[in-house]
Order: sequence, then C-alpha cells, then structure tokens
Amino acid sequence: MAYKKILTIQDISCVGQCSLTVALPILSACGNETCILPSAVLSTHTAGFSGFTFRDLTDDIPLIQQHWQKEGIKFDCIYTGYLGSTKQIDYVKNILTTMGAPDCIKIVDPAFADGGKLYPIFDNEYVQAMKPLCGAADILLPNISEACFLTGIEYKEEYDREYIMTLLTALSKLGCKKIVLTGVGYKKGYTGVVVFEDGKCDYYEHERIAKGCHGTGDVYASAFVGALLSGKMVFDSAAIAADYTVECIKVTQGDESHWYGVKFELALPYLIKRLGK
Ligand code: PXL
Repeated sequence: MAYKKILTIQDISCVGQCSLTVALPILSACGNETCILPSAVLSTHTAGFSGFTFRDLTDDIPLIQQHWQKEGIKFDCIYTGYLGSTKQIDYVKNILTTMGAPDCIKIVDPAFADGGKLYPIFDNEYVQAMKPLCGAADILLPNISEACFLTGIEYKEEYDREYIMTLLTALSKLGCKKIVLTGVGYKKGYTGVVVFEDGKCDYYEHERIAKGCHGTGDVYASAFVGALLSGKMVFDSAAIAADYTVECIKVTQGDESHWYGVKFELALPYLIKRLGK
C-alpha cells in the first residue's frame, strides 16, 4: 500500500480548526506520514476572533531546512497553505523546489482570500509575492477570490463558464501545471470544483449548503492531498474532497456555538471509506 511522506507548510492556529490542526489529522487519517513546518503560531485564526496573538516563524524556516538537508530528508509531496509573512514566501518556494524526492508532487493552496476579500493580515505585496510560489506548483488549489487577486481579473459573485475559463487560462500563465478551482457554482443550490489541465476543464458539481463555514478551504485542500497521495486521480481526488467537505458542513450545521470551523473529525470515517481503506 502507498505510504507517502508529506510535508505541509502552514500556520498553527491553536484554536479554530484550520490550517495545521486540520491538515495533520486529515493527511494522517488518509494513511500518510505527515511532517509539518509551522509558518506562524496564532492563538486562534483571524476570521472572526479579535485580539489573536501572532508569532511569525519566518526566521526559523531556513534553519529547519538546513537541518533537514544535513539529515538527507526528502518528501514525496510538499503542500503549502497559509503563510506567515511576505519574506517567508521565498523560503517556502526554495523548500518546494529543492526538498522533494524524485516525482515529488508540489501543491500550493494560496490561502489568502475569500468572498472577494484578502484575509486580515495580507496586502497587495503579499499577493504579488505569492505569484512565483503559485507558478512553481504542480497543482494549484485556489478559490475564485484568490484566482482574481492572482490574475488581476475582477471578482464576480455571478459568472458563466467563459469567465471561469478566462480566470483559469490567466492563472495557468503563472506556470502551474494543473489547477483545481473551488467554489464554482453555475446554478442555484449547487457549487463545485473545476479541474483544469492542458487547457481543458472538467467540472464536478455538488449540492451547495447555503451557510459558508470557516476552515472549509483547508479541509478541502487537505482531503484532496490525502486522496491524491492515496493513489486517486486528480479529478477523483477533487470530487472526494468536495463530498467530504459537504459531509463536514452537514455534521456541523445547526450548532451555532461552532461558528469558527467544521467538525471534520466526525466525518473522517466517510473520507476513509471513500478512499477504499
Ligand atoms: O483557513 C484559512 C486560514 C488559515 N490560517 C489562519 C486564518 C485563516 C483564515 O482566515 O486566519 C490564521
């Protein structure tokens, strides 16, 4: 059975069910060795909590990398998410391009915007700096907001297939080989993901649960990476991750006190079953 060594680079939000507290359990549950590189440590995520602490770990990154290099450590997959600073992006790009084992799969989730807006700590300088990292990815995992910021194309809440194709074509010019664009819905009550490869699109549509939930981007990306490293094809991984994310939202719905994330742990058995494990 495939047993892959994954490195995921994103923040630790101690409370809030996003980034590493989501990626580590999901990737491990999918049957992979999961190594982590925290980009920053926050007391909570930044979407809805106020007064959070933020410890930037930028200066530790090259030291950690140097130690791994001395030990001869390499990874079968490197998956990056929410990063802690603009300066850090260069370090992370260096890790992405030099720390992979042969056939390493490089996956980048830009993780800096949603609903047409940048997350609180980010600015245009960060977006510009993310472009080369996104370009170095084998698979880029943006939502529509991130795709718009990365390409300079106007953000729209309603759109058609032509708009999505324009976005994907512009994004691919950054250099990434494949793109999985999330949150693409063409009709009421439905949303989906578009898988873009060699100028062609494949669309997986599924039910849309009205309420937007925090952390679902990270749940989606982690499940996608977990499925892919379990040997599923890109399109099947994109579809399984979408269905798992819907399950996570369903098990969370109705609990108003759980506004900050989804109860992804409760749906892990569903994900494992879909992977045939
Ligand atoms: O889910 C993305 C994310 C990750 N990490 C932190 C965040 C967010 C979204 O707001 O604030 C710290």
